[in-house]
Amino acid sequence: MARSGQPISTSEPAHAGPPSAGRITGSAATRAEAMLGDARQRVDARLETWAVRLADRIPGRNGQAVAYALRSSGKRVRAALVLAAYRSLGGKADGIDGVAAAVETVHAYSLVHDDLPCMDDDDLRRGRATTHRAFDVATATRAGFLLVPVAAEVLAEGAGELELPAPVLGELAVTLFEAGGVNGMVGGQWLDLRAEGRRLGLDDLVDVHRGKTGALIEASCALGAMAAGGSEAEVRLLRAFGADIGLAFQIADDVLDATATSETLGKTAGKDTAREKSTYVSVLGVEGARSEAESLAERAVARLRDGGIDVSALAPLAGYIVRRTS
Ligand code: GRG
Repeated sequence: MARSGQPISTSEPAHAGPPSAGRITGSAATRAEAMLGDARQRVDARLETWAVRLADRIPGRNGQAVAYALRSSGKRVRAALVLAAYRSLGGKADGIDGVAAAVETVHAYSLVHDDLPCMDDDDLRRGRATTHRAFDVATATRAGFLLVPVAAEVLAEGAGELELPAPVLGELAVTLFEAGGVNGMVGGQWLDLRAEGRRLGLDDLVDVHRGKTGALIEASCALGAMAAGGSEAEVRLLRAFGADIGLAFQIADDVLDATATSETLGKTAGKDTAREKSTYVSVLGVEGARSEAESLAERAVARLRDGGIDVSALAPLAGYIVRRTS
């Protein structure tokens, strides 16, 4: 476990000297918000284009439900991480927006399925009706599955714009869909559902969180690095950063579920207790969970900095991830 208890330094410029121990500063928070806003604008525009295409391609309510799922805009943390990882290695082309949109497509279909009555059974997501409440369970289930290959198309479009060679597109696809598979998101979700009503220790919780949420965040960082043509060592460093902040993200989610309101979250708060789920909060308490998330983020940024990676964009995002309020 990361347990230094030192708050993360997220405000330093690229290639700065030793990490400061200060909490996230106003300017780092502002920078993170600006990056998320930029990512949201870029990715929402891409996904709107896809929503129009798919509503045309897929007949009737299935096409409408697919478009509905793609048109709900979240915080776009995963997209911002793709862009920041890409830029941290000098990437400059706009085609990266397509790679970011592909990750958000995987995230979007996972949310559609996560909200279904057979899983989290929720009515509210991103401040509006979940897809199965806006349509019906069968249509939402189909919409989720229909979006799986769409994510591959969105990825291929972005990689095409970036003029990446076919083998690199292949590696990007494997990275994204492995993260979405049995050793990542799907497997983590399965462990999570199986654990309801049971008491998990921290080791088991780490497995759930790394799979369910962390794997896609880890892949976001790896994809940005790979699309930028990063070396094996650079991709490994970005991947390790993503793995740590991915776990930290879900720990922060546990804290928010216990402390925030449904209105602020745009989804139902307090569900973990209601469903008797083991979380970092049930094991470590709110403050213990917060401190664990801070330590992970601090470690993640320090490792990048030690490896000579430009953290000017990634460090503020790491700070945002552990201190966000929604
Ligand atoms: C469709 C093949 C297939 C599988 C789905 C349901 C499932 C398998 C996985 C669910 C994984 C899941 C929902 C993890 C939770 C991740 C999480 C913390 C979601 C909230 O992310 P935010 O806060 O949400 O980034 P926004 O709305 O801001 O994007």
